[in-house]
Amino acid sequence: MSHSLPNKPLFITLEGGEGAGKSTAMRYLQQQLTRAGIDVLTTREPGGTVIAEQIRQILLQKQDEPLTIATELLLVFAARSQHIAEVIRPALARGQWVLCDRFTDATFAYQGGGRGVPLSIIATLEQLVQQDLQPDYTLLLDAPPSLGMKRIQRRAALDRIEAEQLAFFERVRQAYLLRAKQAPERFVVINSAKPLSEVKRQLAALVTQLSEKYL
Ligand code: T5A
Repeated sequence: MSHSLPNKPLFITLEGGEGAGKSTAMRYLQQQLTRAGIDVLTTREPGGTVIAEQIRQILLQKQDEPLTIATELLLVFAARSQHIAEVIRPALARGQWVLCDRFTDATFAYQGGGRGVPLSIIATLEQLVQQDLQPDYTLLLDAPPSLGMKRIQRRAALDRIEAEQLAFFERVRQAYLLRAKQAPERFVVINSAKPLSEVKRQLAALVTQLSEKYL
């Protein structure tokens, strides 16, 4: 594991397909980290600021006018730029740990793997928007897309991206797994097809490891 120094606040992102369990894992992690005495800020993408949440609406609402792939990509990064400037960097500068539900790995997975945007274009925008900012750790909640979709089926309506075909989400999953393989020092892959009790057990073990290393 990692590159970060003791006492440096960590920037941790949670990733995974639709209904993979990110939000559930994030709530649990926040609880555990707070219990360990760590000051944690939780946030999400796309979103996290007033303007970024407005951009989220455009990205997720179903509208008659289709979004082009380039518009989708640029909006995701526009929201991220606001989020980094207004929320993520200030929190880290104050010494808070940041837990973020999705970040740029989602762009590589959804716009790259899912939509077929060349990864070099995404990397260029990443550089422009993030400069030196990268997550210290990324938890990838991995489950077959069919299972994730089944878990969120109870919701009233699917958003614009959730309404994609299963093949799209299979490509997203493979893109995530490839990124995890390429950066094993940053990624922690959790099999979220397992029962919640098992996922929580793994998260609790991770919190213990991080507390020992960074506190
Ligand atoms: N997007 C985002 C891009 O295309 N590019 C980008 O760069 C970014 C940042 C955002 C959308 O935007 C796209 C991706 C997304 O389509 P979102 O709200 O972040 O949307 O993402 P969703 O995947 O839609 O979030 P969900 O809330 O649907 O899924 P979660 O958070 O993964 O799932 P969660 O925790 O709500 O769990 C779903 C259900 O499963 C249960 C939970 O209790 C809940 O009912 N559950 C389990 N049940 C059994 N066993 C387990 N282990 C379970 N874990 C959770």
